[in-house]
Amino acid sequence: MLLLLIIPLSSRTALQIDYVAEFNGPSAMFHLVTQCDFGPRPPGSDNLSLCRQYIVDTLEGHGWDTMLQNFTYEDVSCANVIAWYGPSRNATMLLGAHYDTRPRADNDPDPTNQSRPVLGANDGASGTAVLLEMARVLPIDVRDDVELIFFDAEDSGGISGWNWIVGSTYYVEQLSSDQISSICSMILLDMVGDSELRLQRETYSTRSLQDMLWSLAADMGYSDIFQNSLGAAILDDHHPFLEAQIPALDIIHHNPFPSTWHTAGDTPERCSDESLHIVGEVVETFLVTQSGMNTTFPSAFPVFYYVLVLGVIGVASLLVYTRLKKG
Ligand code: 1BN
Ligand code: ZN
Repeated sequence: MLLLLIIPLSSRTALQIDYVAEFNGPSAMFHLVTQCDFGPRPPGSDNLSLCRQYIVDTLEGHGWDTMLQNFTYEDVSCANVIAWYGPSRNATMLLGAHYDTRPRADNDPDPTNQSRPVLGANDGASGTAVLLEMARVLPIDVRDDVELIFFDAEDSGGISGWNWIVGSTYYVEQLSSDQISSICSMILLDMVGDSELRLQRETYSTRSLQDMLWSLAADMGYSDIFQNSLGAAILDDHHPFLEAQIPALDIIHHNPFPSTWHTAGDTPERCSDESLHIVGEVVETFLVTQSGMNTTFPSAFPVFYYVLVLGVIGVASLLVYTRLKKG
């Protein structure tokens, strides 16, 4: 009798999630391996052009409209791929990943590998693979609220004078102020495929958006992967969105980065369909439950404001105190 009373009470603490996600890990893994089969995919390379065409064909095969957002950087032709569903491009939720790979494995312990390009199974292909599988499984009535963006030129920072996050910076520069104010959230997936995936909270990300996704992941039983601990601030493709006051979240394996990061070891063998599945299932559930909600995700006040307010209160109290003492 006592048990009967306790069980319903305790199960109420977890959020009720009615939606059953369709995301398929092995299908995402297929997209990851296919991208790697093109070889390393640095900006401007033929391999990247083939991969771009694969992304476009996959998206269009699932009924999405696509456009290439072409730009030139350091005399290299680059292109972001943008996908939307339905007659107009007016999504309130953006889901992004970079699809280029680093031209040098400069983090490899073996000096002979450091001048070779990275294959980018995790760093490039994993986030892209989750987006491609998402394009298949998202319910039709949710799709028009979601834009998928595949960024070029994210991962060449510090090589031959290149910056990081070039494609996402260009994407945000092209947004009108009306577009900016209609976007509720941007979620970035980067390095989500390692077989020992662990995700700490990236600290540039909008905390209220991160809280919602992290608590959803916990409610779905994934708090071992979506760890409730603070990581580091990463200059990644979500950053230009934050600078434009768009709430943004980076879901990235970091603190530390996986041991394969920017090495010759970033290969499909070190990735797993389970990791892709967990991230895909959580993000799909987030998008479905948030679709049509127009949720606002406030950014926390910077520490500076708290210090300022405390300072003003301190000075005011001192003035009152000295007056009272004199009187
Ligand atoms: C993510 C994956 N990044 C690079 N590959 C972003 C980054 C930029 C990470 C600078 C560390 C330093
Ligand atoms: Zn990288």
